[in-house]
Amino acid sequence: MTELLELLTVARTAGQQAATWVKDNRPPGRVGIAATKSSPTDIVTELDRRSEELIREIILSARPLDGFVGEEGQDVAASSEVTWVVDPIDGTANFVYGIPAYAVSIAAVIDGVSVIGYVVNIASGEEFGAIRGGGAWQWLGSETNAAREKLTGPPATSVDQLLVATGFNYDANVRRHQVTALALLLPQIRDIRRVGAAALDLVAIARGQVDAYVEQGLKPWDLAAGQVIATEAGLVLSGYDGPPDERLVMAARPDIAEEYFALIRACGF
Ligand code: LIP
Repeated sequence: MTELLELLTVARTAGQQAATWVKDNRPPGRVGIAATKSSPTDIVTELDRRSEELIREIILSARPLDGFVGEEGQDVAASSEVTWVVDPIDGTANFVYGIPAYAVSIAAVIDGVSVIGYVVNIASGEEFGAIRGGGAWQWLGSETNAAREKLTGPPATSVDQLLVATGFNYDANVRRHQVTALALLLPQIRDIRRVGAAALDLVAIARGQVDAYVEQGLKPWDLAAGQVIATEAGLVLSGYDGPPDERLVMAARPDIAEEYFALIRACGF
């Protein structure tokens, strides 16, 4: 059985180096856009591409038989039980505009399940990790043996008092659907927050900075690391009628999960 702590150490090493490189090489002002992908607003920069190359080099040097799936492509098939799922800069629009909420997100996946997750906010340097069955935490320093603060999710609250993190898809038709559903949800909760990076949204609920989460259209690399961090912080994650997926990701405390999930479905997400 693969040693999960070893996987997390590899993820943190690669994530720290990529985050440092991106931060050191981000030019002042707006970052130039290298290309668009699924839509005119789905952007990628040369730094996204280089960050992913760097992460792939570090991880596969340490674990050459593993698979690799990254947002920017050039995937590698696995010859071991482990596949790495990586977003080299999650929150690319924030990165381009200089809004300090963009992250490196790295997960190791075995049999379709994230067994470790690592997320670092590139702008702030804040690092978060989780081991499946071993909890979730924030490191309080960048050194290997830095102290760690356990993440335990938000305090109890009623559904009508929820502060809900969400995001909007790059596809205009999906966006229209999301806004229609949001118009029904918003009057029934405290408020929403739209930070612009799914990995940081899932870290935020793990930290208790928001009470719940909902988003449609997430790709595996947006979700993989944040999913295990939020789960290990005690949150319940769900899809519309099964595991979280591109169709829908919802997250909430166990005591209100079913009520909140029913509200999301009733609003038409
Ligand atoms: C982003 C997600 C975010 C979503 C954005 C975008 P990217 O990923 O993390 O939650 O709302 O539309 O998809 O493209 O910045 O890596």
